[in-house]
Amino acid sequence: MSNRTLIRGGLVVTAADEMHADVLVEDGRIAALAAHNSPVSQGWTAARAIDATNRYVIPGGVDAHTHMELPFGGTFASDSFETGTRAAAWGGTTTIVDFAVQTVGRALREGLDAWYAKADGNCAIDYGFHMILSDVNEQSLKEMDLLVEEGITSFKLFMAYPGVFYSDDGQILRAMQRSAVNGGLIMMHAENGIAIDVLVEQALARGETDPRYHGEVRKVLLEAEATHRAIQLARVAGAPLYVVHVSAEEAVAELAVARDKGLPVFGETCPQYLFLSTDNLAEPDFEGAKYVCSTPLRPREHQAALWRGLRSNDLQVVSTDHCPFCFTGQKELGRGDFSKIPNGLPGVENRMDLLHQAVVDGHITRRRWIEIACATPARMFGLYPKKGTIAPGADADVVIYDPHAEQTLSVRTHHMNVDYSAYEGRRITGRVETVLSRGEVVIDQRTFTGRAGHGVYTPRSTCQYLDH
Ligand code: DUC
Ligand code: ZN
Ligand code: ZN
Repeated sequence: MSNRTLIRGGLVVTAADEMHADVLVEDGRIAALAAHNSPVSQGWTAARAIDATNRYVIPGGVDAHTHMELPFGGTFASDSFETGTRAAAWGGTTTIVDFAVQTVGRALREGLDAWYAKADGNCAIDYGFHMILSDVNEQSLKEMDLLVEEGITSFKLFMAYPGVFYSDDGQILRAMQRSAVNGGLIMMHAENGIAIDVLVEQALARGETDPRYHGEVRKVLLEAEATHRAIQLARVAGAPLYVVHVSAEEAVAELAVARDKGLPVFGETCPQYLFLSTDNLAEPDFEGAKYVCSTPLRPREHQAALWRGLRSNDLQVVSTDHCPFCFTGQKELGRGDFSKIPNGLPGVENRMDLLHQAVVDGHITRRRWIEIACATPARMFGLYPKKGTIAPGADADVVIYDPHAEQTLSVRTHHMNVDYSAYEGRRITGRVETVLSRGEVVIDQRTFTGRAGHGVYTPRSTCQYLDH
């Protein structure tokens, strides 16, 4: 009884169903669901009752792509695990999967341990890790197997950023071959970084230094080409593939061709590609730097293809690639040279709201909202049904969402540790009201009641879309 919470009268929305149901939470898990005011739920007693009348009751969001404290371009992403996970909770996200980074010449173990230490005791919500492979060699290939056993079941490779995170095709093939055996999932940053670096050099030599040239040199064709190449390498290796932050229509088309062949190829896009465009990159007075990320924002015509891909399931996941850098002192490192602007956008707090707005605008259905933001990322990265749904036995990660509240996104009201909002002034219908993380109320009617250290490391099984 003392560990019980009853959520009454809301519309429970999962990827599979919508029902007016009461939800009983006990000892941090969902204990039962029953029709609202049914004899069953009327018999339930609980220490705490939450009235969810006229609200949605949805699974906590699963953001499978964040970069808290990422070292990049001579600086660090401005959200720590503490500030970033608190902001996530404010936005209705109760699990993140962040990226531990291998340093070139060093063991995966060393990088992973450093990321465990950064997160340990600091997170407001639960978290897992992927591993960035910056140096594929005999040693790191062997270590991949150990990491999969340990619950780090996915590995990001970069076809971009030569000299930093970059892997060549031979390294990519070897890592894929290994993942085909050990059950890991390769996550690909698909942009032809070698060609991009040539275009960067040529643009700078012409005096094209403004942020908008970041978008021009990182061409759609070079995303599409890398996506195609990654798919073919995965086929050769007999490995599944997950392409991160897909931004271009032509890259979606490559994924669609592969999926039509029945290949285990998956795609993620991010809110910035759905809601922002090269118009933002072209904002005057260096303001465009706020929108520099890679893959880059595209002309707005690409947005329709991304929405279509999300509806047709050629794209399966929306994550944020949350990687914030302050305008003052961080984005400004690239004044006079766009290639020195640290790449990344804030967004971990905004994803659930922006995607709800997409429901309001008719791009996706309510259940698809939950599917792409909660259920599928949980399944893709081995967290389901503990995370990503509301069902008996699942962790009680639950959001009470007011679908009628109006809000305006702004740096003045957000909780991310960054000095601008990429969505400043955008009106949103819908707002997070109350958030439970493993049964603990961490946001209570828009007051933060959580704490650093409540969130725990969550090991993951392998991708649940694959037969093993
Ligand atoms: N893209 C970004 O925008 N930031 C961090 C790394 C990346 O691939
Ligand atoms: Zn990337
Ligand atoms: Zn990323």
